[in-house]
Amino acid sequence: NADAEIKTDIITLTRYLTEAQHDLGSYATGDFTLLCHALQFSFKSIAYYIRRATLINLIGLAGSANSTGDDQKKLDVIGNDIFINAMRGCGKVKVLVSEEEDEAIIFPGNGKYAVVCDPIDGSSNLDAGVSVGTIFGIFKLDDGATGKAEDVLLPGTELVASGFTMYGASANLVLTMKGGNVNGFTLDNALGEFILTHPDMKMPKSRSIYSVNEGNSLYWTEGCKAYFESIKYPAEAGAKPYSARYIGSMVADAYRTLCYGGIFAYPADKKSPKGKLRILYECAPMAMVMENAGGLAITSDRQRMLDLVPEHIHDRSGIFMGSYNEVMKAKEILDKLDSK
Ligand code: P6P
Repeated sequence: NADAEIKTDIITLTRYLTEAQHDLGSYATGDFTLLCHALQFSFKSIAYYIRRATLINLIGLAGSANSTGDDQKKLDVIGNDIFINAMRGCGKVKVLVSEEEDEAIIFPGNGKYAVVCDPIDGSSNLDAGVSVGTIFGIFKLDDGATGKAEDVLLPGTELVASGFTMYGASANLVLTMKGGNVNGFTLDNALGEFILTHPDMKMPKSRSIYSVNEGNSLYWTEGCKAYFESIKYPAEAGAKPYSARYIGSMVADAYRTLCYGGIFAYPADKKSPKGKLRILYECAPMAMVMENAGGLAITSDRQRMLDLVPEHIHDRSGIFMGSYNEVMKAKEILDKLDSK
């Protein structure tokens, strides 16, 4: 209504980082803030291309092929290039691991941070208009680090920050710092600013929503089968079955789980013995968000996801994450029926 109060005290991501730098003391130095500004720029750029992807890819709008007729780059290549250039450009990153790059990228200079990312997670869903996103994690390198892939073979507990963007109806950024809470920002396209819209996001401890690809149930372990049976056919008298919600894009399933609660799982199974999702730039960053929002994240053999150390930069893991009580319920049944 006309006299609705116009908010004039807007917290942008830039302002949040400045204030967080003050609160987070030691590692949130100016370098960290400049690195986050470069991250922010890459999210804005990727959001722009995603919004136009259909037009560019499907009707060859100007820019989809240059004068020499080069093929229009697939969006995940564009996203990857934007991300790499933004991380190189800020001068604060020494090591960059991307889902799109077989090897770690080592930048010249004396950047103090390592970044792990999946520039466009879920890109196979793009043509169907399903939300995709960027998942990222930031490590502070040890003083003696010389800049090599091994510098990021660390447990997720070492992450100083992590989060993801979901490019949906609007571009939503979820950001959490080590030992901090979870904050959600929405990109205001008119201002070109991420605005704090979801301060201190907390998941309910319980919520009867489960999110898993049931098309894999043929390959599930006995424990996994028993757990999902127990929430679909509850034994307790009068108990209602859980609702199934599976989008097939991790950032979208994670964002819904963060907003509503419930459990998301991509279990290791007979088809994918190590699971499908990557530890460094899918499971660990998401696990840190879930834990800082009051939830849990465990591997298929029920280890804390954030304690898992990858042997190689593209290693995978099974994952169960979401509301505290929901993950504990799954753990209880898996512990009983599956081996460690
Ligand atoms: P499936 C998308 O390809 C992705 O990497 C994640 O975003 C998503 O959670 C998962 O794979 C979906 O895998 O086997 O269910 O299609």
